[in-house]
Amino acid sequence: QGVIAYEDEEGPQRDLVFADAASGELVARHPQIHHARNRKVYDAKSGTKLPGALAVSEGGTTNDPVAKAAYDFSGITYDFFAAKFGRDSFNGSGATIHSTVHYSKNYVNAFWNGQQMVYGDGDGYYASPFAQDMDVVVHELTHAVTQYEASLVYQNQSGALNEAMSDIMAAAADAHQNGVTAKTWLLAETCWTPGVANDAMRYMANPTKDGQSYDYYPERYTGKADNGGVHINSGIANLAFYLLSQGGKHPRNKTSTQVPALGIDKAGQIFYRALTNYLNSNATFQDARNATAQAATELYGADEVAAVHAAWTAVGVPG
Ligand code: ASN
Ligand code: ZN
Repeated sequence: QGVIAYEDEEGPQRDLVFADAASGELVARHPQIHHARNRKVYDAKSGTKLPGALAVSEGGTTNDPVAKAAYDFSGITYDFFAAKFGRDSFNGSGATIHSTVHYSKNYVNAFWNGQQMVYGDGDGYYASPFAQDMDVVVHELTHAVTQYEASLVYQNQSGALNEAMSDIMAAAADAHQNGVTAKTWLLAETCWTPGVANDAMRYMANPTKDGQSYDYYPERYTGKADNGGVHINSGIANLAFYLLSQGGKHPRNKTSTQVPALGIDKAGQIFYRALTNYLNSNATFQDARNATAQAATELYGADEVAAVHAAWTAVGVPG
């Protein structure tokens, strides 16, 4: 991976160059494709009809702080995927990013519905408006990326991996924007329980802290709730990603494998490449271990591959 400079009929150009995994051939990507950012934000006005009334589109302004946040954070998300992975919007080819804010009344959730993002305003107790939390926006838009890539089925282990990819990219985008801090590993801390300081919806460095998530594969949830535990078992992969980034041991097992720290940039490249090149729609945690190891082999070297294996071993996923 690198940059080549050359000249064509339009003047001097710089392209990002990647080695294609399968063929080994160098593939160039025009930086120009990174300028296809196109956003539209709608207002459901406390109803549930989608998309609602147009509130702001690309290049425009709005006085609504929630619509503005949906607009700004979807732009930051677009820029993150373009800068880190050369990706042009969620479909890889410049799709318009549609978001609806003020969905329903006291609605404590946000979602990607297969075509657009939808944000509730929360109830003021469990949550404030979801669009004003950057983690939420990156999480939901990453569901769109996943839909166009691995298409991970939203149940059981593949669903937990789908959920984890959304949390992982939220952390990576947070780090890209703000540098790595303790808050990088908290999810939706900005909108979650506005009356409670320093808590979060999920904790990547210590997933069980939310009272719901699991963090160790042999203990994984196998019941039917939550589509087979998609927001419960996601903690297993979230913790693997945290350990791969920051290093260390399993937070509840001081005799676990020690994972070397690769930093969030390398860990993010490895997980993104696994998502886009190797995971298939029914992937399991073991498949994720193999996919990330394969990605690390291509992107880096033996030390990074060993770190990937150590991270999955620490969370109990067998090789
Ligand atoms: N906020 C949730 C999520 O994106 C909505 C859902 O359960 N699909 O995971
Ligand atoms: Zn999700």
